Amino acid sequence: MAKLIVILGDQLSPALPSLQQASQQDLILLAEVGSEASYVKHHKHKIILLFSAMRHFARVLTEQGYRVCYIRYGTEAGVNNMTDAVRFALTQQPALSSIMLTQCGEYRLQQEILSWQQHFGLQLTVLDDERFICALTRFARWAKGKKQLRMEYFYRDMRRYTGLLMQGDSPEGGNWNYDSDNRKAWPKDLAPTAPLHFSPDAITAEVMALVEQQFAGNMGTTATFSYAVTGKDARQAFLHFVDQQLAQFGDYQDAMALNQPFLQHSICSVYLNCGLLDVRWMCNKVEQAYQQGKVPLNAAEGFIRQLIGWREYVRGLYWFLMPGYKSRNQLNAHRPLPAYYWHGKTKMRCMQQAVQSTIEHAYSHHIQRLMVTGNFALLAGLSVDEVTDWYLAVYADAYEWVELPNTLGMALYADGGVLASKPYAASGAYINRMSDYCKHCAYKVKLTTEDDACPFNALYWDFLQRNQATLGQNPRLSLAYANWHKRSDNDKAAILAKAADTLSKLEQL
Ligand code: DLZ
Ligand code: SF4
Repeated sequence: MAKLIVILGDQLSPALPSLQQASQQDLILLAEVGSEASYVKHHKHKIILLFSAMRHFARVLTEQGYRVCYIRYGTEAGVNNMTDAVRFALTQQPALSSIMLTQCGEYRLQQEILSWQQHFGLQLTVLDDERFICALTRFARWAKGKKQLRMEYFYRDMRRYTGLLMQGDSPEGGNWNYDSDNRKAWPKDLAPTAPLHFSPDAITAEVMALVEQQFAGNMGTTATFSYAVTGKDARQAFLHFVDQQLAQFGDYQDAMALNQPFLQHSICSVYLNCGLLDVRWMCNKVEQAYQQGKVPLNAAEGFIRQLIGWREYVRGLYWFLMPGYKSRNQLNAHRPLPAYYWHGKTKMRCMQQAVQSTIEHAYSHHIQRLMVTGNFALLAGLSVDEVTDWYLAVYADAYEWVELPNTLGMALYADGGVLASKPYAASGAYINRMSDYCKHCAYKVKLTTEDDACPFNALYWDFLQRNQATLGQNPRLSLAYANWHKRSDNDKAAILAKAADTLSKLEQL
């Protein structure tokens, strides 16, 4: 009996489990729909990437002889969400007797999908997303009963499970983790290698025009879109990274530099998270480069850790803890998001750089996300809901399964330490150590209470002081609290007054 196979915008992989089950009688549905395109105000590049990649993917399926129902944005009256799209597809081929899809990446949409069985009176089959290495049942087994769900132990399990960078039962090189070799600042005279850019073809050009017209008020400029939109181009982009950038990726993973949005980062999360790249293939390429002596161990291990460690871990955690996870707000952070998160006009050079890269590329790298925009939101107590929606909207690689744990848990500590053993709160000194931003800033990173003092400094102490009841006993913050407590009362009062003043004029910074 023929079935309807629904493929979502971030499921564009030939190896997708539901596609493996497709026969030529089945109908495959891909739909550009208003609800998915607007549940947050997505960056224009994210919408172009997905719509264009969906159109390219559908074209290949058609060429392979599959029946495809492709709904272009705004072309079918009454089709505004995925449920409408399924209803429409069922009218196109009446003999369809069941619906099949691979598990989606967001709880919100999963709830909608689970209603289809009753709604349409058809059998619904949701397959595990085997594009991830760690099945959700495996993660749940690992997590069950554990007091602390630390990534490092999960990661070691995944190394053993995959055999990546292993010598028998032992990790390659003797250590599991070379994180401490991933923290060099960017040298002044080093020029990063640019990631590959792709010129839009006719399909992408058509989508760019559509997005310009329909999403004019969203972040970004359509004209500068240059991401790959096919698996073939995405693989080329990744091989370019392995060949040209990976060797230095390890050393400079945490570095930031003025007007250098990419440094030696791969940018390939954008492709991996919508299905254009395959995680096992990527890891094998990186391991091979190491085995052939082309890249050092700290680079290969650092990269593989992001994929089989961190990425699989946050996905497992998301599904393990949803839906309750989304409403956590341990530090009671409710302050409105300042407008410069959207337009980037601020005198704080670090924030301006992180937001500028976000506006231009729907991308900023992990330290900008964690230690600049994330850290500022943490210190200033910005609304967890507004901040998480912002990250979900503005990054081309963001879907809730990956965005929520990284933002709510890692950056904002709103889960009270499920994910991170301490808040990643830092003063301007950290940003100064890892970047050259402070040299190009209107504020002075060494000052705390003066008019031109770096806003991160007073906010950092204020953050510790105002959250003392929750964080004061955390052993990983004991040094920070000891430093705060040994200050004189006058000093403390001046710092807290400066922080209060800063918070009262957040929009003007
Ligand atoms: C993010 C996104 C956007 C912008 N548009 C669509 C769309 O029109 N059709 C679609 O199938 N998927 C889209 N997506 C991706 C979905 O939101 C994504 O599949 C879910 O959030 C689950 O991760
Ligand atoms: Fe950012 Fe402060 Fe450095 Fe300016 S001085 S770039 S605000 S950390």
